[in-house]
Amino acid sequence: MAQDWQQLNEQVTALLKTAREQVLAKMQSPLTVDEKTNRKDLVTNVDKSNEQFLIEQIHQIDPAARVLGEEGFGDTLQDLDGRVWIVDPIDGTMNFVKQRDNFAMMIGIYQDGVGQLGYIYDVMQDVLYHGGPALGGVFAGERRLKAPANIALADGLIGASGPLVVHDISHMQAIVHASAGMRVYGSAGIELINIMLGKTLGYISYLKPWDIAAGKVLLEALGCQVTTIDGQPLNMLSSNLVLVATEKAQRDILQIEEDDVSL
Ligand code: 2AM
Ligand code: CA
Repeated sequence: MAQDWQQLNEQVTALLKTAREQVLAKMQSPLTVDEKTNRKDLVTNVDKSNEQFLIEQIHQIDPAARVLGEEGFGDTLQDLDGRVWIVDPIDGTMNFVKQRDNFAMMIGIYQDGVGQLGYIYDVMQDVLYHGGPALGGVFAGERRLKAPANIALADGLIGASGPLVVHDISHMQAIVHASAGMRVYGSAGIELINIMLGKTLGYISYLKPWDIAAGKVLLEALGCQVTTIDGQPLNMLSSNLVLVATEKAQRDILQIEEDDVSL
C-alpha cells in the first residue's frame, strides 16, 4: 500500500507540473472571465480548461476513483466511500484575474473519508506543498516542513475572509481584535500555506469542499486543528464556516464563541 501511495504521489506531482505549464501558457492570452453567483464570484476559461484536464488525467491515473471538482466536470457525490479526489483547478480566481498572482491549484485525496494526500501548488512561486498520512509528512517541494509553533491567539496573525469581518459573522471582529492582527490574502490555498509556514496562526472563512480538502490533510498532518467555527468536524460534502488554527489559538477562538464576546 505504501508503495502505491508513493507512486500515486509521483503521478500527481507530474500532473500538477504539467497543469502549471498549461496555465502559464494560457495566461499569455486574454482571459475569458464570467460571473458565477455575483460579480465577486468569478470563473475563467482557465479554471474550466484546467479542471477538465486534471479530471481527465485523474481518471487515467486512478480509474476506480470518483472526482469532485469545483467547476462541475467531475462526479456528483453523495458519500466519500472508496477513493475520492477533490479538485480546485484555480483557487483565488479573483487574484488570478486581478493580480495574476497569489492563486493555487489544489487536490485532496481521501480514502473512505480519511484524508491521505493533499496538494496546494503556489503557481507563481512554483512551490508544491504536499503530503499527508500516506507520505508520513508534509513537504514544500523537496523540503520537509516542521509543525508550526503552537501559539496562542494573542501572539500571532490570523488570516480571515474580508466579508466575514466586515459583517462581523460569528464574532469575527472580536477574534481579530484578540489576535496580533489580521491578514487577508484572498485565496484559501495561499492562506493555508501561510499557516503551514508559521506566518499566520490560523484562517477563518466560509469554504466549499474544494477550498479546504487539500489543506485539511496538510494542516492536520502538521498538528493544526481543522474544524467548523464551533469546533465540530467538517462535512466534506458541503460548505462550512471553517476554522483552521494552532491548538492553542483554536481553544482561544472557541472560548470567544462560547462567551459570545462582541467588541
Ligand atoms: P475560489 O477562488 O476557488 O472561488 C477567497 O476569499 C477565497 O474563498 C478563495 O479561496 C475562494 O476560492 C473562496 N471563495 C470565494 N467565494 C466563495 C464562496 N461563495 N463560497 C466559498 N468559498 C468561496
Ligand atoms: Ca476555484
